[in-house]
Amino acid sequence: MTAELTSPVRLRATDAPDQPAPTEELADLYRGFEKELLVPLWTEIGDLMPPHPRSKAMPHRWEWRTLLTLADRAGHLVPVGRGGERRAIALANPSLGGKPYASPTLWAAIQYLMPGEDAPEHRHTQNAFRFVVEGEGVWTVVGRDPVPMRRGDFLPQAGWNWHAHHNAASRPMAWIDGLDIPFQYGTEAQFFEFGRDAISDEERVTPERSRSERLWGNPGLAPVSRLGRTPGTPLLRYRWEHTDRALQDQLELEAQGVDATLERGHAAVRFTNPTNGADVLPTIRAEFHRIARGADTAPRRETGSSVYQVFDGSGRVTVGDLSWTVTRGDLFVVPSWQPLSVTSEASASDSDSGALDLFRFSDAPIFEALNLSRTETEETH
Ligand code: GTQ
Ligand code: FE2
Repeated sequence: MTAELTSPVRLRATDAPDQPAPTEELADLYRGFEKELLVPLWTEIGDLMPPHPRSKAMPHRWEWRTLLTLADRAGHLVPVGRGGERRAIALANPSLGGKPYASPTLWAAIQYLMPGEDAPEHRHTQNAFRFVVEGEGVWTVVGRDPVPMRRGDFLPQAGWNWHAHHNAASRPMAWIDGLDIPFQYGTEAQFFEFGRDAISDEERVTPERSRSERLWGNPGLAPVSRLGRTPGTPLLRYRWEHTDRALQDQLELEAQGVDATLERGHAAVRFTNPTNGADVLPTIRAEFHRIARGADTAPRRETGSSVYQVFDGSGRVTVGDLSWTVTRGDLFVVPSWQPLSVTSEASASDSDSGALDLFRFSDAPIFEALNLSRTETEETH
């Protein structure tokens, strides 16, 4: 029903019924709209108000080995310091125009620090976390509290906290960062400040437990004098030993059949704020999933986007029309409303259990807060 106009005004395809025949008068009307910076709804509605989400992002997988090789080359060639701030290399979704966005809301990057290097202190309104798939030796210093980072640890850091990173080890270290940079870019409400150029000697000491863990890391116990004071989670490190045990316990309880609410062969935990049980960050949800050897998950789609990193094991991941085999460290993005299913396929090089361990983060808190959250599961079993 697109009008063939001889005028410079190009009427876009429209599904609107009963469109008038193209006449010079009609062309003049559209020229009038354009000149006065007006756009009629009837030419735009299909794209503006689609029947279901159509993400501009694509499903995509990045291989950890490739990321690590390039990050190591950057470590040898590009210094880290004030101005550039971080040696962080972002995953750019192939259909988001080369922007450093894994999805329309989420930033995901590999960050790399050489032995002895410091990333300078700064703070920003963007919410952030670190997740460690391999290595140790870096301390992230958040609000002057040095927090050790080790394999499997999850380290959230709500917006506007001062933070710096320091590699105290004799080897380079890589980890992933997740931030709400693309979302905040859209809000046009970001702030950023430089902090001290160097952290103090006291912050270079490397206690086994950070102050935040001593205050907030004892299960079910909160310091009375500090309750109700922090915007995101005050716990700065969620240790692998706790996450691992929670997942193992869930799988065992499910296998024993003593808890019917647990999903078959699929343990899942969410990282939560110990003060209120909410998500760790105002805009970012983080979870850990363990899929038992040989188990799979039913296709499921949700509004909002997620990024996953394989922590251990191997498997096959299908997102919409695309499918990949994945192994330790690999990252993949699941755009809004694209169905995801996962199969755990142990390979010879995998650990004994043969389970597929997946770290996941998403923008779910934004969608839940705005009543835009929807989920659909296809029952195939
Ligand atoms: O480590 O402070 O990947 O500010 C992007 C922005 C990491 C960080 C990123 C950041 C940081
Ligand atoms: Fe930062």
